[in-house]
Amino acid sequence: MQVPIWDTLIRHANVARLHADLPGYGELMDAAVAIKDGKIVWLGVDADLPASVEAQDEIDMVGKWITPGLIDCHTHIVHGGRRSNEFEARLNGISYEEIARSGGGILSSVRATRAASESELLAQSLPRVKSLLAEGVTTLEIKSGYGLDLASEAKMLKVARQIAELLPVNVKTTFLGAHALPPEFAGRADDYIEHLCVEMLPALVQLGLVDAVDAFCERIGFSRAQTEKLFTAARQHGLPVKLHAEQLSDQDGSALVAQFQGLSADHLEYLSPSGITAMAANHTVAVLLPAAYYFLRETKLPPIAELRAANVPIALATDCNPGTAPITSLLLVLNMACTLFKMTPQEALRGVTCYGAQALGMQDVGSLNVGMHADLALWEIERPADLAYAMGFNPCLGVWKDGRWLAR
Ligand code: DI6
Ligand code: FE
Repeated sequence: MQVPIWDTLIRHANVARLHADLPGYGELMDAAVAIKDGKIVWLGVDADLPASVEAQDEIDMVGKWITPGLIDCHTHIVHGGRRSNEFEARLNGISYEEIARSGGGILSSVRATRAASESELLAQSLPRVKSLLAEGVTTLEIKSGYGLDLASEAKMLKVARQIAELLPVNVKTTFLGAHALPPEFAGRADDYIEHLCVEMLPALVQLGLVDAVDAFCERIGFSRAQTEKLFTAARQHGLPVKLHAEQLSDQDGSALVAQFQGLSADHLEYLSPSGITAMAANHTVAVLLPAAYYFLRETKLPPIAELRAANVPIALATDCNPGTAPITSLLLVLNMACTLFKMTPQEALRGVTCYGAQALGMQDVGSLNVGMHADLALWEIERPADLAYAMGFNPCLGVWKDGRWLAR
């Protein structure tokens, strides 16, 4: 019988498989993982390896831990400029909503993003992405939404696509044209939504730049009716939807995105029981963003116990953005989810692996199993809870991206 020749055989590692349908971390102690052609082809306890196996590269990882490559399923990591001036203003007593209403906030990042050339935008964004990747991230969602005109939104999304070509990371792009009302449409929000539906979205889809559609459904963003119109257009293009919902107030956006079988409702501090019911019924993931909660000094907690009770999967992400979450550490987000939201380290880690994948509609990343993509992170830790426990310490030794080893 012909012996299969694997590309890589990792031996004697502890593996946290993190399947949604396995309890806890899905741990296998003293395990082996075999990779061929960028896929996992064997995974099990090392002692159960077939007697005669061959691999081009066999490595002993005794005592180390392997998890799926981490997933950051909600970011605005491509943007121009910084907003530490507004951070300072808020500390001098001005609220985020006041800053937004007086032309700062999202619109100040729109000005900086419009002014940057594509290569400048890329150059500003790459270091942030590299910081995430250093902590074992192998899949990343990137939203537009600081361009708000066709050329600038296209520029942001092209930069997102370039990041996937330049760095070892899968990128999913999300069109967030409905992030804020651009100055050209001041006082004409309905016209802007119409413009998004008939001009911008079709043009960006044509360019192959859009994997999903998102909106900011909020008093200072767009109404439920406007969001619904955009989602209807997204559906006509066969695109999945997700929503910034219930971040600052309850607009019942979660129920709306759930009705559209949306991938996720994100933020959710002001989520109501009816929103939870709708999300549970439609398998819409709750994406929680503890760094934005922290940075805005929010005090209203998302309804974690109720989400748990309704079996709504909970994902976690950085929300990396210049206004409410200038953070490029997903490990710190794990810690914040535990300390601020009282999630368990297990829930937190599931939130950046299997449920992060679900929030992006991806089936082949986010957990470890035969047939899955060989995106793995290697850690110098004693147990998985270490990943949520330490603050500002990075125990990532490297990743296998598409089966290829990359040291950190
Ligand atoms: N919610 C947020 O937290 C970010 N966008 C959104 O809709 C903040 C965006 C910003 O302030 O630049
Ligand atoms: Fe966001």
